[in-house]
Amino acid sequence: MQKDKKKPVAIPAHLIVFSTIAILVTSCLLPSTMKYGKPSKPPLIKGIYTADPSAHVFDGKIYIYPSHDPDAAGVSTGDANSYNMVDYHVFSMKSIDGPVTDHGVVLQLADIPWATRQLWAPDAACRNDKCYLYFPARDQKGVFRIGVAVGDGPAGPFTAESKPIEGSYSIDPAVFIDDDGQAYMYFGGIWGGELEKWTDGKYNPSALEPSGNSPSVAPRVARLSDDMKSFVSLPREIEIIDDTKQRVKAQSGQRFFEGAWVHKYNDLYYLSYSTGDYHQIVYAIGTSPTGPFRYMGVLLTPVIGWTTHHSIVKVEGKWFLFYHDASLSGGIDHQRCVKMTPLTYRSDGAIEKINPE
Ligand code: FUB
Repeated sequence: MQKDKKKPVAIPAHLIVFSTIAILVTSCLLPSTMKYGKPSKPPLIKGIYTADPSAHVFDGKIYIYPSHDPDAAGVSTGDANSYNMVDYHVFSMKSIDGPVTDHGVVLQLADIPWATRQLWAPDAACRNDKCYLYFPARDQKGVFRIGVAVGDGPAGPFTAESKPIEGSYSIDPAVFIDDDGQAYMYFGGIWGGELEKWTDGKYNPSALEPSGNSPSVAPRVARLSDDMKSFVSLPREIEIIDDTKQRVKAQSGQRFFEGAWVHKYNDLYYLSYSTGDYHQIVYAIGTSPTGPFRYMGVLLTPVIGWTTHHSIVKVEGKWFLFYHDASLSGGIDHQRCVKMTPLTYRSDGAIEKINPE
């Protein structure tokens, strides 16, 4: 999540005048679809602004669980109060190229007893004839925690538990159920998502992201209970290892920022995540759901807008990447839209790099 880390840069006045004229001339000459980079393919969801799509196949249908970005353009970006979302919608598709159905509001801030603001990136899982919506929000002390809400089916509605999941913190939960039935939650995000403030599971509000060659902060993983509502192991920091067999360094475009997602392909576990201010989705591969994971490379190159956030899902034998950009709002960072594109594996298990359309 974009935050207050950008340093002001002094630009000479003559350059400002020159570049303003250049931008005005260029934007008049370009067709409107090209004003924010190259032409962009239409979003899957157009009626409201959506982001952070977690896609799954439940009961033979594709379900998308996104964040719902604010409709008002005036919300500020660049600080911890931005991205002030207040509810979730669920969407479904009967086939990958079929129309998208909006199932409406399935959970709202006002109905979550412990949460005060910022309903950020959610995920969902179904088992035991119930479905579970996992979501981050700030609690009464203003600290991000992760909650769960229970519904009778994948389209909700969902009823929130009275407290956040004990032992949870930070943002961006993603749940993966392995073939043996064990469910895992991956979570975390630095800067606005506060993960660097949680060393050794304790909250230190003044802790900063490590720098230079220090190991970067990495996402957490915890096993979920059979009823899917609590952790049965303490959250553990995942090891992401680079080519030198060391943990990925803090000052590196490989470092974890937010939006972890795990899927399994050919008996290997793929951990993918956003690199935040490097604007790429990258991935790493491991032989266990809890890691370590070896860094492999870039999966998605930068999109229109500051953030992107993704999920990977298999639909009828083919693999797809769901992600977001800010093309629907013409580049406003906190008014994003969900997109989808096929994903291809090479014979060695590597994923072909995707350049977003
Ligand atoms: O949508 C709010 C936050 O922005 C998410 O939790 C992050 O992953 C980033 O996309």
